[in-house]
Amino acid sequence: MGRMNRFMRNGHSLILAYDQGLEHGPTDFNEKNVDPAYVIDIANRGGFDAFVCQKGIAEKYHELIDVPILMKVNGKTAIYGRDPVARQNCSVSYAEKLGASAIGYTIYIGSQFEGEMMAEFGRIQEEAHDLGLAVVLWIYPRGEYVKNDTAPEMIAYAARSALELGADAAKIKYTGDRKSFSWAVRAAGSIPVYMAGGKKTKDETDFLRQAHDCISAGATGLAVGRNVWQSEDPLEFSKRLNSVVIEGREPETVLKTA
Ligand code: FBP
Repeated sequence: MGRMNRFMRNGHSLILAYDQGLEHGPTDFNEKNVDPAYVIDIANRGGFDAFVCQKGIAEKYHELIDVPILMKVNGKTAIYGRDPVARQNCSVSYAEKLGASAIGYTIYIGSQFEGEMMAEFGRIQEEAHDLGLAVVLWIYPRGEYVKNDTAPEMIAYAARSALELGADAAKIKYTGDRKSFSWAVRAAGSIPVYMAGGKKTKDETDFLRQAHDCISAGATGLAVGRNVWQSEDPLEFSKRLNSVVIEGREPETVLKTA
């Protein structure tokens, strides 16, 4: 767990993700959050342990970012619909030069291109560790042979793969219930597990409950984007998320005292 310690408070951690402009396109954005400066401000003031972005945002908005940068060094658009592959688009040394404190990489297990991504990740992981940087693996089952990308056995497989491939933390999707998620956390061994946020829930309380379930299932934290920066009041919502994830409070109590 050593390399991830700097991103933790109380043994837990909250990471704000803002790489959706590439991954999904600007359809995720509104008038406010289309502006990187708006989301960076949430990362700075909302109690986040790291900010996820691609190299372009880190380069162009560097002076605004006050939290550690977890830089994604691969990515893809949502345009191509077949088995996914995301190739490296930034070197580890350039990420470090831009001030990255950790490296992020996505592998789609089950894709016909998983081998390419695993090989690329292997090299990136070694380069990052040589520079003392932690490596967080976004690990998502996806492709023609993956019938259900959040099936518990698939998510546990992803978590275990992250451990065996040498990641310092695994970012996985929620399985839908606490029991199966706790098995995925077990499968990840000693590496911290982060839940990926997903589409914004209609009711913010539902997301707080899901966050609470993940933490009680043994997850270290959340790496979340849309549920925070699409919120009507992102700073207030971040405060509540901090209470649940970092302080371990029950969502109901958090809401009552809000
Ligand atoms: P969200 O909380 O907005 O889902 O962000 C988490 C994340 O992992 C982002 O880092 C990434 O852009 C996105 O989800 C990828 O999601 P998917 O590949 O499932 O569309």
